[in-house]
Amino acid sequence: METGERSIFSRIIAGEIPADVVFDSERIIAFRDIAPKAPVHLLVVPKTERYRDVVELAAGDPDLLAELVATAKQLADEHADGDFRLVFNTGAGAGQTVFHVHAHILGSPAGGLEEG
Ligand code: D5M
Repeated sequence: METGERSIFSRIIAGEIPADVVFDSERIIAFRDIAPKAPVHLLVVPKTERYRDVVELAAGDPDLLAELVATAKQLADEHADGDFRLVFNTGAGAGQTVFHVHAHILGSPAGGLEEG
């Protein structure tokens, strides 16, 4: 992020605005997407503001990217049937609207039941 520019996700991480948080660790937070595109739609977000997108994250901190992917799998096992799409919109032309790197987990709940 640019200095002084804070994303909506930074404000969620800081506890300034509410979110439906499903995972919270030292370096990563995950919460439900406000406009779900699948029965299970979670966002997995590194807490650092340093990286705008996955390309920057992969170059700057590959260990954190690997941690994010492992967290996504854990969450897919907990909230979905273990299979999932992991989507990183990268650039405005691809639909990225929040320039604080994040992964979308898109999946179906175990047993095909709608989540409450
Ligand atoms: O995805 C950005 C995503 O962030 C988009 O699916 C909506 C979601 N979003 C935006 N504001 C919120 C809040 N406040 N809570 C939860 N989810 C939110 P992108 O890949 O940048 O298009």
